[in-house]
Amino acid sequence: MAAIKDLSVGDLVAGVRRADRALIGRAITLVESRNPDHQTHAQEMLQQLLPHSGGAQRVGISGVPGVGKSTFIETLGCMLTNQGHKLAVLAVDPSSGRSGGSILGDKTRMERLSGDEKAFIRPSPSSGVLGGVARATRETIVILEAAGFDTIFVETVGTGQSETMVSDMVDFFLVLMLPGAGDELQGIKKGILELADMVAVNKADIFETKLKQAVREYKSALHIISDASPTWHPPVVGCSALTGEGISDLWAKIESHRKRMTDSGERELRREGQRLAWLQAQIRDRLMDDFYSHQGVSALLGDVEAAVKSGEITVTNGVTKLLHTFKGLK
Ligand SMILES: Nc1nc2c(ncn2[C@@H]2O[C@H](COP(=O)(O)OP(=O)(O)O)[C@@H](O)[C@H]2O)c(=O)[nH]1
Ligand SMILES: [Mg+2]
Repeated sequence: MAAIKDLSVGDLVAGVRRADRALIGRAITLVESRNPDHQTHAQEMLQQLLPHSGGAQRVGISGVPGVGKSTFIETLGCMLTNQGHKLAVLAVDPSSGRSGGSILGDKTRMERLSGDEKAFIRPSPSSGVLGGVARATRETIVILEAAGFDTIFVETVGTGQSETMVSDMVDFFLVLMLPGAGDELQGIKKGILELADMVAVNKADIFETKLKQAVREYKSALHIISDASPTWHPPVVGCSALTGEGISDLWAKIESHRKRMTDSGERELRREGQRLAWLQAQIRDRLMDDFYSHQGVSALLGDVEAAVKSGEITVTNGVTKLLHTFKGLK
């Protein structure tokens, strides 16, 4: 980490703006750092990059392990860079350390893309705290957009919580599913359908008949969920990440979503809503941190908890006591 601060904010900003890969990497490492000094530095840098951000199509890609996310990103990603797009791929995996990060292990499935100079792949930040991963990922998007990447994929694995978090930072949320998942429509999968702007049933090459049935089932499931947008009903498509079947049609749909949302003004509205929600979440997080790390509060907390637990004082009186201490009132 010592090397992080050898570079001035000006050097970093200039490096990112000329899309210097090494400096983009340094800039991302800086926003991922939890060191308060680094964070101050990072915020100065981000403030200067901010006017140059916002230009990319941000696409979240989710689905259970094994559904074919990495293969899909390789196939679609290479198609896009061949068309001249500049693509960045990020991962959100709160459970992963940097070295064990899924996306790194997956680089074997993204071999062509990893070596593609128009693509930039970054594994999930290793912070175990979901909020920290979210912050770093959003700030990394700012860096990458300022560096000129026009398409950003954010891959999410695992928990429903990280899926909600990613859907909150993208323009389009794609859910990959496997065929033959009739009963899987229950539970967790149903929640994720509510976030989906499109469902793609993958592995069409090996599940021909089951695939049609799955497409029908997901269509009817989406039918009873009310649409998040008045101008878009999430389509369900079949595809094969392995053979490439259906992939360019799928991308055409994402492009048409972008156009429709831009024309209707919903794209900017969605982004505004996301920024506001993020502000509110950060206020909550920071206040909680300040509160619990406050010396007077920590000295008093045990006593107040005990008194509330035993029913000796009301919860409201306990809270008032703690907040008075926090605010320095008597
Ligand atoms: N037959 C077939 N296999 C696929 C397809 N997409 C992915 N796979 C295979 O499914 C396995 C898991 O894929 P991977 O991309 O690692 O899934 P991830 O865990 O979601 O990233 C690998 O063996 C892939 O080769 C597909 O469209 N058709
Ligand atoms: Mg993968």
